[in-house]
Amino acid sequence: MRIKLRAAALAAAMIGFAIGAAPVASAVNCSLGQYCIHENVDFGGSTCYFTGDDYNYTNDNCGGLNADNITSSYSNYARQANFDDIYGYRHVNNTADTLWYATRGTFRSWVSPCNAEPCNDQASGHKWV
Ligand SMILES: [Ca+2]
Ligand SMILES: [Ca+2]
Repeated sequence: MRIKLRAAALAAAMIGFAIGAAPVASAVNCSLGQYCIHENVDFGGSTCYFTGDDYNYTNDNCGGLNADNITSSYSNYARQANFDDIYGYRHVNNTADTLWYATRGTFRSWVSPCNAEPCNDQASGHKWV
């Protein structure tokens, strides 16, 4: 009986955690397994959804808006995996200038401060690491 009660308490705690954690993710326009860049602060405006590397945002369409140089907030909603962190880059096809390193579960409602200012409306690519 004691063991069953503990199991029930553990299950309740886990459910509580899941419910408690859900609003964070559901508050942003991004799905599990994706890295998302958002046009506006607080995950607003047009959003681009990525599951793989992309070194050139100039050929990506985010709800009618070109993805290049629009990022004001971002979400790394990756599943746990070997490559679930993100390097965000300032330039197209160029990994020399890293704007940010975003570990899995990073939801930044505003990109600044970053690795090197300015960071708003600068991102042009990213890589999973
Ligand atoms: Ca923007
Ligand atoms: Ca750029």
